[in-house]
Amino acid sequence: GERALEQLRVDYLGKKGQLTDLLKGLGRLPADQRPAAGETINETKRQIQAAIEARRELLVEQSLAAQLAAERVDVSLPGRRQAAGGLHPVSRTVERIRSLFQSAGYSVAEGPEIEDDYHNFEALNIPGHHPARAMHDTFYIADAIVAAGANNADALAAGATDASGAGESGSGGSAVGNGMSWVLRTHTSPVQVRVMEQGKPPFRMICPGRVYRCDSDLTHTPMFHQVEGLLIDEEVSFADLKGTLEEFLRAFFEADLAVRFRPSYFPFTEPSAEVDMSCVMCSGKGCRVCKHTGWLEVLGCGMVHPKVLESSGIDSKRYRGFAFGMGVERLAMLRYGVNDLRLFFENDLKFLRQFN
Ligand code: 2U9
Repeated sequence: GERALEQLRVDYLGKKGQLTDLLKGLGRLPADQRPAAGETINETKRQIQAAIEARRELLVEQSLAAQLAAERVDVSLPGRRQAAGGLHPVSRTVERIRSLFQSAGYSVAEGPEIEDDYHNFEALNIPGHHPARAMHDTFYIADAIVAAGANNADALAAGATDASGAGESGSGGSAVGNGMSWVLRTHTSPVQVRVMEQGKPPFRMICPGRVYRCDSDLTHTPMFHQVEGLLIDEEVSFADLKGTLEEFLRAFFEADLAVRFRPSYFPFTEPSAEVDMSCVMCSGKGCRVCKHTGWLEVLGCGMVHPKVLESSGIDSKRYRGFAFGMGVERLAMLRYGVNDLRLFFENDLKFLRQFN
C-alpha cells in the first residue's frame, strides 16, 4: 500500500537511507574513482525515485477505482425533483374572494388577532350581557399573559390596520393594568372598526383573516377564517347589498345561481339577513348537501347599525352602509366539493396536493 511505499522511500532515499550512506562513503574512495561512483549513485537514486513515483500513481489510481466501484452511480435513475409547494385550499379561497372584491373597488384591511373587548364587542353593539360574549364562545386571554407581552401588546392591538396613523384607540390608550379585557377576536369586524376610527368615509373594504371561537365538533373548529366586507357612503341601500352579494356569489361559484335573503338578527346590523343560494351540488333539486331543501346558507349581512357608525365617529345622519360576512372554509368546501371540514386542518399532503 501507500504506507509501505513511503517506508521504502525513507529506507533508500531518506536522510539516514542507504543511498545517502553510500554518498557519504564516497570520500573513502580514491579521488579518481569518485566522479564515476557519484554519478552511478545519483543515477540509481533517480531510478528509485522514478520507480516509487510510478508505483504511487498506480496505487492512487487503484484506490480511486475501488472507491468509484463501491459508490456506483446509476445514471438511469430519474432525477430528484424539486418538490414544488402550493397554496392551502383555504388560502386559495381567500385569494379568490379578495380578487373578486378588489376588482369591484374594495381595499383589503388586516388587523390584530388579539383584540380588546371594546373593539371585538362594545363598538359592534354587543353589550356585556349579550350571549355572543358567553364563556363558551370566546377565548379570553388572562391579563397576566398580555402584561407579560406588554411590549408587543400595544403594537398588536393598535397597529396593523392598512390605514396608517397613531394607535390611539377609541377605548382609550394603554391596555395593561386598567381592567381592560383581551380576547382572541371572534370575527374580523374589529378590523373595520379600527379603519373607521382612523379614517374618513366613504369606506369600501374587505377584511380576511383568522378568527377564534371556543367551539369544536363536526362542523366547527376553534379557529377558522372569515372574510367580512363593509361599504359606507352617503347613498347606500339594501338593494346595493343584494346586488353586490348576488354578483359575488355567481362570480365565485361560476354558476347562474339563485340567491335569496331571509330576515335575521345581528347586533351590528339592522335590518339583518341570512343569504341562501341554490345548491351547487344538485342545482336546487334537493340532495344530502342541502338537506333536500335545494338551498345552502352561505352569508350573513345587513345595513350597518347607526350605533356602530356613531361609536366609530361616523355621522349616522349623513352616512349609511352595508356589511356582510362569510366563512371561508364553508365556501371552500362548497366550491371544491369537500365533505369534511376537518380535512383542512390535518395537513395531509394527499388531500392538500389535490388543490394545486
Ligand atoms: C362592522 C359592522 C358590521 C359583518 C357581518 C355577518 C353579518 C355574518 C357570519 C358569516 C359566517 C360569521 O363566519 S360566520 O360564522 N357573519 O353573518 N357578518 S354582517 O358586519 C359588520 C362588520 C363590521 C363595522
